[in-house]
Amino acid sequence: MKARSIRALTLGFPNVGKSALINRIARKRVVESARKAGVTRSLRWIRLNNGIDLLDAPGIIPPDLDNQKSALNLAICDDIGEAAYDLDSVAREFLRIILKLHTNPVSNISLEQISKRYSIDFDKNFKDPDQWIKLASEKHTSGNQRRMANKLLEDFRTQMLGKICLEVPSEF
Ligand SMILES: Nc1nc2c(ncn2[C@@H]2O[C@H](COP(=O)(O)OP(=O)(O)OP(=O)(O)O)[C@@H](O)[C@H]2O)c(=O)[nH]1
Ligand SMILES: [Mg+2]
Repeated sequence: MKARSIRALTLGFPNVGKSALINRIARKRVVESARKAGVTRSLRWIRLNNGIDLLDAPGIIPPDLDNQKSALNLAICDDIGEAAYDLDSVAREFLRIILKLHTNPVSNISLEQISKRYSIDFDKNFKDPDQWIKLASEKHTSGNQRRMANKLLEDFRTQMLGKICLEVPSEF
């Protein structure tokens, strides 16, 4: 009897690199992979030539993700489809997080670097996220606050604001 193929699947949060791993193992682009959540939309078996079948699966989020802090961090990191959250509020919450965590060196947040990037000094009364987004949008997105919110999050996601940690161990 012929040996059956070994079957394995990738399973995990959206946008963490499941499809990219399959492409790497297959050594060619056999499944779609891109830097946004929800790229893989259905199950897809990939047959490798060495007796292994791999199943690419859509990202999953626990249905009982009632911890809003985790949900917020996932949205900031682009690990939740954009349709599921309000971009403007998430960007404002992101600002609140950096303003809170920047004093902790573990977070690796440089307010100076961020202030320089957008030419807005956090120390000069721009500690209110609404005010910050408003001013930043006037400087960078022709007053369009939604586009500014998107820009801020994209800059974080592409590490233009540095390698920031959104969570720090509690003992620090
Ligand atoms: N830096 C880095 N980026 C990676 C790595 N693996 C994947 N990526 C990137 O992460 C992004 C998401 O990869 P995908 O393979 O589409 O992620 P996924 O888990 O299949 O996402 P869904 O299909 O939405 O569930 C892509 O831009 C990849 O290039 C890695 O090891 N390091
Ligand atoms: Mg995928």
